[in-house]
Amino acid sequence: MARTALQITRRNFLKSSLLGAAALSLGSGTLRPVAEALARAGLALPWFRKGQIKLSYNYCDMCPWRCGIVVHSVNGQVYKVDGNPADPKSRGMLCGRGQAAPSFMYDPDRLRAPMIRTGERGEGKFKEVTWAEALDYAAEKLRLTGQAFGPESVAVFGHTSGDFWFADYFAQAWGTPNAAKPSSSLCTSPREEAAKLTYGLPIGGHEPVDWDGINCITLIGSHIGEDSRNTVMQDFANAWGRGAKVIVVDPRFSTVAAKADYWLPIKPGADTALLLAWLNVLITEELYDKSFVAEWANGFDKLAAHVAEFTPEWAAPITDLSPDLIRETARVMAANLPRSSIIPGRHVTWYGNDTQRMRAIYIINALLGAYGREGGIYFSKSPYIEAYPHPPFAVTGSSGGCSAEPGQESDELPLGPSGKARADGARDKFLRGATAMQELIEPMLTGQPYPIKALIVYGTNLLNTVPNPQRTIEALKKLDFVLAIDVLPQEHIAWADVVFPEATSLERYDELWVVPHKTPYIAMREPAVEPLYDTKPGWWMARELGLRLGLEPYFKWQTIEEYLNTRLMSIGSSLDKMRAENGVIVQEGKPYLADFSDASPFATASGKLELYSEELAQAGFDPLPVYEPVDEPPQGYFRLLYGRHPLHTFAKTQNTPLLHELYPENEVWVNEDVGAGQGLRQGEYVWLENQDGARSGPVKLKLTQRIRGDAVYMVHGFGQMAPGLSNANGQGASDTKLQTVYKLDPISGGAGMRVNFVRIVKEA
Ligand SMILES: Nc1nc2c(c(=O)[nH]1)N[C@H]1C(S)=C(S)[C@@H](COP(=O)(O)OP(=O)(O)OC[C@H]3O[C@@H](n4cnc5c(=O)[nH]c(N)nc54)[C@H](O)[C@@H]3O)O[C@H]1N2
Ligand SMILES: Nc1nc2c(c(=O)[nH]1)N[C@H]1C(S)=C(S)[C@@H](COP(=O)(O)OP(=O)(O)OC[C@H]3O[C@@H](n4cnc5c(=O)[nH]c(N)nc54)[C@H](O)[C@@H]3O)O[C@H]1N2
Ligand code: SF4
Ligand SMILES: [Mo]
Repeated sequence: MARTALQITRRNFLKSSLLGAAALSLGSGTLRPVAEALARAGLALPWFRKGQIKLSYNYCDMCPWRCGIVVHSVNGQVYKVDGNPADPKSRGMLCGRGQAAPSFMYDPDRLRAPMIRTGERGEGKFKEVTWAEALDYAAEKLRLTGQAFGPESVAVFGHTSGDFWFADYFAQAWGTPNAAKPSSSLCTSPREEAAKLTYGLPIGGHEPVDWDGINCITLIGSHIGEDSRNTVMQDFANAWGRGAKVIVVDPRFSTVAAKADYWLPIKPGADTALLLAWLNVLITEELYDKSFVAEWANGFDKLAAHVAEFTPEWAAPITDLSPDLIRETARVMAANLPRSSIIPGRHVTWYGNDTQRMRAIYIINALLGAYGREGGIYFSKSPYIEAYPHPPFAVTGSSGGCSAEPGQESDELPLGPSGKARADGARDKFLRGATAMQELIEPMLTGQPYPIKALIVYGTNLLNTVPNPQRTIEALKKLDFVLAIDVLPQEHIAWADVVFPEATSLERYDELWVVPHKTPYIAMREPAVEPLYDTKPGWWMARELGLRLGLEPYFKWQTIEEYLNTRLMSIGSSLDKMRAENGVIVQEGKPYLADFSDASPFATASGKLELYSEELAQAGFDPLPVYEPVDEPPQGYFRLLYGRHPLHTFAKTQNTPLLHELYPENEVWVNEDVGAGQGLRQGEYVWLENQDGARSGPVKLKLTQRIRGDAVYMVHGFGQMAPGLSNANGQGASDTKLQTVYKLDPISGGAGMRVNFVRIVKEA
């Protein structure tokens, strides 16, 4: 049965907002009627209607989804961005954060000039210097650190869409395997490692869900709508509109739970018990895809024996869900197979046993026959394009460990020029996967397994992103050198020795955005306007630093256009050609469904879906997922849960004038009945104190029936303490500062962050 929802198209999506309506009138070139209407109303034309409109191609950097955009500017000023209709990730639409890109760019609090520290670390006292001074100084510090402790003693943290230049290219040219991205060990590592272990392919940046054909969508956590990735919301809305069944498992009645056929308000941390019970039902009631499993899966008998005891009755007291609800939802999932799957989720570093939970999810998808089939989980293909030619990197063995591509997983860890492997404890503290950012803090403090003495932080919100920020501050105090590259005076900037202010994504060229996808594609970024103030693009900084450090052979290009055109030439294109063709190259025609008549599509050692993991067994881990209870909140405490707000990204947009106006502070969600029992009042300000005595700033109470009584919830990214952020400073509470502990996932190196507890305090 189709629901009444409209198919989301560019036209009705735009019509649904005022901004969109304005975009339509402009896009269709009907300027004169607008001018006439304004004149009749006695209003002047706005400034952006009084000049030649320049359009530039870019990909949005307001969040890591990176939708293709068209930037509109007049007389050197950006006035709006639109979704690029040719771009597979935006399809001509944008989310609210994307629309705020000009507001982010024109934030008056931006970093304006290169700076060198004059006060103590953490004090935030700097002098503005020239680029030559800042670069010479930083290069000299890096050179001395490398000389004394080896190039591996420099760590590079990188995120946001320019991170390639530092966390990938510069790190590998310089020679450090200690490059890390928060999007791995603080986000996706468990799902990537579980996917490679179970079916031999990573998930990659774009979750390969065949939304067009799916008939039953199961979400574990994944709070689509609050997690406002543009195309995911479009795809979900379209599937829901077609009548696809929706099952949401979340201790909180999330936005998407309100659209669900079934909401399972699970006890936090009990998901693996639910997944095992679902497996039990699928197998004992023989509801799974038998021929698919017989042909393509290994270890079914062991799995069947393993889950025999995990009945819905067993799971009920653990999950706080009724056996009937568990049975019924398993039957709905199976009734729709193979057009039925559990969506792989994105932020999955929850409790430290996360790779096993993700394995259980993928095993269910295997039993549903969803892999490589229409309406299931497709196989992303990477676009073809050559790298810019460069000499072999100083880090040997692989990519610095933070951007490992499919098939690059090997037993050998990459090595720096002095023969040192990563210092994050890979293979020792955890089995496999990308470099774990939070584990690189430890060698800064202890010097073990070898000292990390310098840190380059590019586009990473160090003190709001990595749990246990107090430990990070202690580590920062011990370093010989800290270089921060950012656009805003975020909290960690005060701890840097040198600050490079970057031009924002609308003001610069950048590396191509090469996207494995159902329709693999390449997007470009070009500047719409000159950089504001004395800011420079990341590629320029990386090159200037490289030239000062004897890395000329890696930085042969004279201009960024030359770099980009050299790469594009390998596929018969160029920047000009891309501009003439809507700023995107879509490489059509690559198959995304498996050809099951051919060789196995599964790149595991056995060539089959590994329900039972031989690799985990050999490494001493449970070869089949096991439910491990999580610690209970102490008396009087709640488990601290967190998530997204549709109009904010992490801790980076709270200061953006437009978005600050729309949602200036976060709230703490507390169950209404529990709150009433404690004499709490709706909307009053309270403080939160965690199990180790860490305190939040004052935060507004939201008493609601939309959350269980044993947990509280808040939007991540607020509660920043950065005086230079005039809108965000001191607004709301910080989840990160209440996360004094995390639990390391021993398989993927992910940092489980939902293991902290808070109590509510009524005075400061
Ligand atoms: N607006 C916006 N959208 C974003 C981002 C952003 O910053 N802003 N960031 C993007 C990025 S990089 C990521 S990784 C994603 C993250 O978004 P998701 O991957 O959707 O994040 P999750 O952590 O899965 O989802 C948080 C949900 O999990 C629920 N939850 C908490 N504990 C449990 C539990 O024990 N079990 C279950 N079943 N549910 C639980 C919470 O109540 C909440 O509804 O969002 C992306 N989209
Ligand atoms: N407590 C807690 N921790 C989390 C999460 C959570 O929900 N709660 N989420 C986790 C997840 S899923 C992820 S993916 C990570 C995200 O981690 P981060 O990417 O570190 O998060 P942001 O707060 O967006 O930080 C981006 C930083 O880049 C800067 N920046 C913005 N644009 C540019 C630019 O053009 N150039 C440069 N050089 N800098 C720029 C911003 O000012 C900011 O300092 O956080 C993880 N950590
Ligand atoms: S989802 Fe929104 S913020 Fe993220 S890239 Fe797309 S438009 Fe930008
Ligand atoms: Mo993330």
